[in-house]
Amino acid sequence: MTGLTRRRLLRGLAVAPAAAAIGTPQIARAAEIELRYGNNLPATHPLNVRAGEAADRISAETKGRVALTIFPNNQLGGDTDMLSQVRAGAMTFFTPSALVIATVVPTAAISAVGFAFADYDQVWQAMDGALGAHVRDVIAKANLHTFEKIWDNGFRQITTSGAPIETAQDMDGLKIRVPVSRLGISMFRALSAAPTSLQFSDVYAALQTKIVDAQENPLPIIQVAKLYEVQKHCAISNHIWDGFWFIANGPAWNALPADVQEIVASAINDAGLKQREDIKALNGSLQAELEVKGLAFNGTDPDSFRAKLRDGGFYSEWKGRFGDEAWGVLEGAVGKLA
Ligand code: X2X
Repeated sequence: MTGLTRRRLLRGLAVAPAAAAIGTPQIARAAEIELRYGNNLPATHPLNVRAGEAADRISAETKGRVALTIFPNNQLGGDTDMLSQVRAGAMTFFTPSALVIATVVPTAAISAVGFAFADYDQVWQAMDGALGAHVRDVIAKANLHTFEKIWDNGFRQITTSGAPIETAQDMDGLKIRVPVSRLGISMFRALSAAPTSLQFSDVYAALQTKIVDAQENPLPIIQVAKLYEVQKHCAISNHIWDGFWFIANGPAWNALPADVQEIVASAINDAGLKQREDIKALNGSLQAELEVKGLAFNGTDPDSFRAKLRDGGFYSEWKGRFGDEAWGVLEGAVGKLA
């Protein structure tokens, strides 16, 4: 690509109302290359804290040539809008959950199959290994570049404003919000719940106004998005492990000089590894904090959930949808599922 074409492309990326964003605006104004990163989580979530550190490192290592400006908390729109913006190049980076990017790249939902992963060791081995590589290859075909290290969302837990959820039977008719995700809807229907897809930007209000009675998210999100204010019970269900793929608009990424690509990729991947540690630590401490805020916790009977999904044909249906190749890579990491 010629320097001129590259400059034009890069100029197209640079429109940043710096006041609304995290980072170093005085450098952002002077920078030659502006990279815009939007996400759906509050600024206090480890994803934004570590991305902020990556932005500082990128600025330092490029001597101010490159500014990564972060727009947290759906400032640039909800998940569906941000996914469109990163595909169109209006945003350089986005971190959609595996569930959400699957609206564009269906195979990406494979890591979010219910009760697939036993623990974090298995998660990182799979996602830093063959399963993650398989998904990144498929995402690349949609003209999106994916950084190597997936960031952690966490194991998802079910919160309710009504009765606690202890076994799969308690899911019957539950009005629960799920992300904009075909897999999420399918899984909760197989559990006899009544799921509704909503973007994360709409979740707090939907719970507050009782449009839905329940939602499911990892503890760090329940904490930073203050969902405990509008929910009473939290069932430790660990029903889905969810990660955030750090993706870039493909042409914009390819237009960056090689030295910049290297600095950015290394800062983002390193920050992702630290972010995984943050989430792990929070998993250990958050239950006690959330209890103080009034959220009541209970364990669940995971076998009752697995059995209901299996007997309802959930695994065989999704094996068919993902196809034998992707399903084989998943089972290679976690063992037989169906
Ligand atoms: O929308 C959600 O629930 C969240 C924040 O976990 C995702 O991005 C999938």
